[in-house]
Amino acid sequence: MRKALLILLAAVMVAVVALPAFAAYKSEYKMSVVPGAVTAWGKGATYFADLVREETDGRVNIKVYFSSQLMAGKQTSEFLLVRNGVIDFALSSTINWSPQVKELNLPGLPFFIASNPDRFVAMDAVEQGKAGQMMIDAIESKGVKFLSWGENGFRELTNSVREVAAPEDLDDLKIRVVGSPIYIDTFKALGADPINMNWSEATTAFQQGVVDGQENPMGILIPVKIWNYHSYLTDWHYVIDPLMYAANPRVWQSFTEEDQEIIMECARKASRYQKAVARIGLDDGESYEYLESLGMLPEVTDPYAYMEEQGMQISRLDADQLAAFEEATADVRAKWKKKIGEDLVEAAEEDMANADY
Ligand code: X2X
Repeated sequence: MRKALLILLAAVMVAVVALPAFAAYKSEYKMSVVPGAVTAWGKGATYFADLVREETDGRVNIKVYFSSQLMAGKQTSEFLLVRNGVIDFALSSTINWSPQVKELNLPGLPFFIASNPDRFVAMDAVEQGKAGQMMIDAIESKGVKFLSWGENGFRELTNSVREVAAPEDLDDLKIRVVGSPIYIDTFKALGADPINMNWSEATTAFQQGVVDGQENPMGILIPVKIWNYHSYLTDWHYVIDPLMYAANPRVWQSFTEEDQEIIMECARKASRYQKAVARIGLDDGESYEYLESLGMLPEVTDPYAYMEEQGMQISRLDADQLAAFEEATADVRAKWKKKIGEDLVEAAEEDMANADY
């Protein structure tokens, strides 16, 4: 009897010791993306998943779930689902995580980052600078592992009613925004009627005319063929929406150190590719050159010209017109500077001032 017990005990111990080796890696990791596969955002997630599978010789097999499938459409609950492990990996937007991580409202401050001489250089300087580190610390202290930055892009306004070139033109227009309070404040300050809505329902709402307009970057607007719903675009770059490659921390800890290093390197490469897809035709040509060198140029390489060909009327705002919008949203910046943290906003100002324009 005693011998049998000892054998049993030994067997249990062997099983316990051996368990992590079996249980450590899942056969599939779920990666979440809010919009569809063909957006700049979706392409960046696929690129990352493919690279990780290849570089880890299939040990880390990531499947990407597009169109907010892993959160039943509710994009502002994504952070909680990554934190609690329902989602293993994500390529996520700062807007969608800002309800849980208040620091991520920084790029949503209206006419803040975009008001710099080169808005892309300014964004990179914030991400690589002190402010970027503060945002990363905030994400990690709330329980999610940050891997690297990506970019949804600077968000442009479209609508079906009239040209918008001054704040008054927005009067009473129903504008769809994400369920993030800073956006409600901004559009109210501009005299519009903002309406919260998940992206999963937005295109149907555009089609049915439930809303008059919306705001999103080129990497989303072109794949959804926004010209089918809206004829007017205001080129105001009022906020930017960075993306973040991220992981659940327990999943991250379950990887060997070697695999962690490989995945980090894949995230860095994917960032470079994904940002180039989001910026093509909008920067000084750097993104075009990079994608061409990879042999991965997208179909549309000049988003504004392409939209005009589809019949959209584009309002390019001059400095005075932009100043009117900036002035109309001054109170929003003041209110949200306090909520985001004055030290973080000031760190971003410093990072941008020190950038190499
Ligand atoms: O919902 C949006 O507007 C989108 C797709 O850009 C985000 O998820 C922030």
